[in-house]
Amino acid sequence: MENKDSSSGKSSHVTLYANDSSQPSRAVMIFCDLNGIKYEKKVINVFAGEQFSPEYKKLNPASQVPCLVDGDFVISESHTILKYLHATRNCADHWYPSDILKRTKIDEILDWHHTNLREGVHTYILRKIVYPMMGKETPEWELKDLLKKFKKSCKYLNTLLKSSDYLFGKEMTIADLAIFSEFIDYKLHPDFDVSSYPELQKWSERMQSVPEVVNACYTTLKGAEKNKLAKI
Ligand SMILES: N[C@@H](CCC(=O)N[C@@H](CS)C(=O)NCC(=O)O)C(=O)O
Repeated sequence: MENKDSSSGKSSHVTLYANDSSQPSRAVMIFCDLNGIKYEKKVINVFAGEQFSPEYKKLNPASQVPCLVDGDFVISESHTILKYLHATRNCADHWYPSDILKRTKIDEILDWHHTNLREGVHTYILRKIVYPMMGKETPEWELKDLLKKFKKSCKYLNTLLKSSDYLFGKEMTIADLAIFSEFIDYKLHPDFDVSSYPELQKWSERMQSVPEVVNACYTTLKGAEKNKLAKI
């Protein structure tokens, strides 16, 4: 698929290549559901390596989910997809405010997300639970470092949330979706202890009071019930 013209992408029908166990995929699904953006979901089973199929690689050479197709325009990277949908679907301003100061704070935490919280949760789970299933071991010091990253991230988020209901005020932004979709996976392993972060816990409960959020994170929540990764 070719990206011919940046103004020609917008179509009434978008296709989202995603996986319910993928944190970035969930953030996009929640945003679509909360904003009435209809999409066709095509599940890519990343555990079975479907992201490496020639057809999918043609679409997204980065071989990852999520990936959004809007007409003949193809986008990967969840944060970029969220901003693109916000800009092209007349979504309410609060999700990604036009005020440059507010917008920049959201960009700041989105950038922070991938090298901090995501390492602390997603990478930890990969190395602690998934890799051993494939016979790959991770040195203990590396696991400890990742867990340290999780704690440091929680501390930072807890501080941010002391003064507001959501990360940046009284209303949800795309940052809440990206961060929550990642954070909630702490429920998948008892090594993650969030008891010292009350504001973060309250925010997490607040996010979970939204049915669209719970629906998208069903895999994690169900997996957490069994205290193991749900098999997709
Ligand atoms: N920075 C990307 C991260 C995407 C990502 O890590 N996706 C994972 C699933 S959660 C994936 O596709 N993994 C398969 C692989 O890398 O082979 C985003 O925010 O969209």
